[in-house]
Amino acid sequence: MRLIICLELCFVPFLGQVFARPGISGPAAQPHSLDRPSKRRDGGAPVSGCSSGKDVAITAPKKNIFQSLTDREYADVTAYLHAQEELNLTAVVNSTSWDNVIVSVDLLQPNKTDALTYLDDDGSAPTRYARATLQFNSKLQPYIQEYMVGPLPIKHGSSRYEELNYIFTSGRGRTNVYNADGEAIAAFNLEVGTQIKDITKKLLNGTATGADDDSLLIAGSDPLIHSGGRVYQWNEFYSAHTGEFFSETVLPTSLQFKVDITGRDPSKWKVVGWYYDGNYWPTTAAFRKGSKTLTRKPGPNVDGSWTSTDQAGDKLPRDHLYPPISVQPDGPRFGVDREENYVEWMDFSFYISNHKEVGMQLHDIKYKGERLIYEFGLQEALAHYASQDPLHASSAYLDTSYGMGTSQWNLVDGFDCPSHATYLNTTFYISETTHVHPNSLCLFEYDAGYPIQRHLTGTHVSATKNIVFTVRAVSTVGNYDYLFEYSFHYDGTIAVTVRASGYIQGAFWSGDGDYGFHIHDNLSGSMHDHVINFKLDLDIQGRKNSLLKTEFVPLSQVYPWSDGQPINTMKIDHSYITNEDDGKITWSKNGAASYAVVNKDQLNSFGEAPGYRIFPNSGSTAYLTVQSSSALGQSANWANHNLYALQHHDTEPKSAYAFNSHDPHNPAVDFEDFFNSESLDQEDIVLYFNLGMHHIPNTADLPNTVTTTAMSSIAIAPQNYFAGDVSRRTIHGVRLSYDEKSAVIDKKTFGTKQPTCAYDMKNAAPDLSSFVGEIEIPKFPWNPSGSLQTNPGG
Ligand SMILES: *[C@@H]1O[C@H](CO)[C@@H](O)[C@H](O)[C@H]1NC(C)=O
Ligand SMILES: *[C@@H]1O[C@H](CO)[C@@H](O)[C@H](O)[C@H]1NC(C)=O
Ligand SMILES: *[C@@H]1O[C@H](CO)[C@@H](O)[C@H](O)[C@H]1NC(C)=O
Ligand SMILES: *[C@@H]1O[C@H](CO)[C@@H](O)[C@H](O)[C@H]1NC(C)=O
Ligand SMILES: *[C@@H]1O[C@H](CO)[C@@H](O)[C@H](O)[C@H]1NC(C)=O
Ligand SMILES: *[C@@H]1O[C@H](CO)[C@@H](O)[C@H](O)[C@H]1NC(C)=O
Ligand SMILES: [Cu+2]
Repeated sequence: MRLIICLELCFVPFLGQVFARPGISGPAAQPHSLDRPSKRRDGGAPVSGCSSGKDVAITAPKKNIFQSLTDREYADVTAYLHAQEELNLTAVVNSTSWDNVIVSVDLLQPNKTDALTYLDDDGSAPTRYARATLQFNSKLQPYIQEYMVGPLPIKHGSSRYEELNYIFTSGRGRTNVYNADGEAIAAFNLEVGTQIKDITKKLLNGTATGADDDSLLIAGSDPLIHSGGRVYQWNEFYSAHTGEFFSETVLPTSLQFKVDITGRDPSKWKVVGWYYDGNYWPTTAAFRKGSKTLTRKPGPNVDGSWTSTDQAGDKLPRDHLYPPISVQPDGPRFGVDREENYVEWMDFSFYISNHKEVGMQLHDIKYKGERLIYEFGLQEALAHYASQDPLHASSAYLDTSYGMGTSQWNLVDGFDCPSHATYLNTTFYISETTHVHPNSLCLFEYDAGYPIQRHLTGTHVSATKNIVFTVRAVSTVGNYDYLFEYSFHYDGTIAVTVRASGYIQGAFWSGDGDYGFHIHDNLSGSMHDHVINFKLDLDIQGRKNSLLKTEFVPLSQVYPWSDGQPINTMKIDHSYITNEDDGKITWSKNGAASYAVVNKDQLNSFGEAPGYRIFPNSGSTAYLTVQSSSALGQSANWANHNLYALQHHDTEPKSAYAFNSHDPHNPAVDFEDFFNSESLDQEDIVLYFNLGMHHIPNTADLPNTVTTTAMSSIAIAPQNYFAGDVSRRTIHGVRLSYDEKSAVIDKKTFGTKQPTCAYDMKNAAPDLSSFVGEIEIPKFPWNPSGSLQTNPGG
């Protein structure tokens, strides 16, 4: 879905210096007021006693040691790297595709032992290091090399930089790059488009030549194809959108060509194949000839009102009435330390960090001061296509390479999140500039609309409100939007959910239903698997934990009381997964087996091991259907099962690496290498799991995929962890008692104070005036008092 669509030059997506967000118009340019309050209601007059919705400001007990660098640190690290002559860096603004550049700078996450010494034992904060990703383009074989820079703050004399290799299974944080000359590749493709413009005119009623009046554009497959020592890319012609909607990914034309882009000399690149509507020709000459005798000339997909996301069709009955909304009469019931990105809701507390590649991550999640989770966050998001056409057959996007964090944009108040939500800014470093994305995380409570508990007896009924606390971010990567959220529940359950929306990436319909439904004139929905990997480092009463499996199994058993007759029944099989060899787990048939991280050394008063169990929270939590994917090589071996259990190592901090897709057969991080028969018996266990969907877009995916169907969720819930159900602690329950005549004789409300303030509905109106794209602050050369610039997001 991340076809990189651009009219003139098609830049390669991975590189910091030419990062192009495909197919996004961005919010319209308009004068932005930078000094507006982050929430309009803050400035509004309080209304008749109802809360005006100010934040509850709290102070984090400790510094957030997981957050990325400060402005000053970014600037210092950038300047320090530029001062190292042997790196031979060029400022990004002045760079060409033959210059060495800084791709990104982020925090190198502290080692867990160091972090815990600080968090638990009043030790000093771990020494901070930056992780710098440099791309060496001045060499014939360009490559990315990761560096560790520090300690921070940079001090000349004591700070150093060295290759960062210890977190990579290949032994080296180095990845060859085969598309450093992205601009030249785009120019080459337009040259091809120019050579055959007579044919595209005839077949597709348009041209892609780089001219202003082009009505076609060219986009290429990702990852590149590595075969027999050569590098190839399939490219497809797309109709340009004609209306206001960037709908290119549903306007494929079927016409595709394969380019051999091996090496850095464009004069040696060549077209080595053509594809159109099921036909294949090995040379341009053969295509030219063959195009004259085609039996089918279906024409291109053509834009129209069908790609518009505006209201369309008969209005719904009674839809002119404003729908229900949620209000927060007493203001937020959670606290936020905006400086430290620290949050407290009920007895949960946690830190948030945001990173360019993986976006929002949660750290040190505690309940009543006791750590449940050390780390919880996205690792990678894969969208793997299949098709009879070569471009879609070789498309398998690893989306962190496009920046799941840098694509977390401003949320639409009242639509992406309830209008009473609290918003946080996120900040990313791209191309030697920090980019502030205002209001790109939202935090809010919401009434689930059904009780978390209820029971009716002959004399009374009891019920408890189900209030859920959610942290949400939305990443728009090209044509697709991922909605990520973590939600916290009164009973101690935590869920992570991904929903998808936006335009699908359709393929041309050439009559083959094996790879998708026929969903528009010449459009196939193009089947694909979404597999979205998360790391979950649970720590149950300490780091040393075990993985308990409990499974429902059928049983035929003679009992002492069964007169020697076998009773057909079932029982629980208890077992421990004690070794990484058994740590690749597929959810069992019929959901019979359940897995929990428990602590065998801290048995509860009944002799049971306390823990948290992990389970699918939605119908779909797919892993990758494709086995040994030709497109992915060894770059995404975390995608092959539902759940993985491993022993924690500081040298294995992440299952995935954003730049694996540059060289999929030689990845810097191969998840398979994490498995080396280590014990999972009272060790520091780390889980990785996949959310996912098998997506066959159908007519209901037009114009956009809807979140009701494109969603996946996994939850963890306490298992013998607390002495009882901790949701009993909320006062927002009721017990109504009635007599034999059914008259209510008693109402217990446990101290709930019903709000009686008048609520001004104006306060619930979405704040749509403050939407901004991003704010850019150059870091090299750095001028702290320099003026802010807004970027309309384009
Ligand atoms: C870019 O190049 C110009 C001209 O050589 C130079 O004046 C400027 O300082 C350079 N910018 C940076 C950030 O190095
Ligand atoms: C340094 O980079 C420039 C391009 O920016 C290149 O021309 C030059 O050869 C490089 N120098 C060395 C010593 O590699
Ligand atoms: C983490 O520990 C490794 C040794 O296992 C060490 O080489 C590395 O420098 C440490 N990283 C940080 C950020 O302190
Ligand atoms: C061909 O494209 C032009 C605009 O470029 C459009 O006006 C015309 O209707 C198209 N013809 C067909 C047959 O679709
Ligand atoms: C968030 O960004 C806005 C600009 O839209 C700015 O006014 C505000 O101060 C920022 N908030 C924080 C906590 O940085
Ligand atoms: C393909 O689209 C053209 C219009 O561009 C239409 O005439 C033709 O019927 C379509 N073919 C199919 C199979 O839908
Ligand atoms: Cu999809």
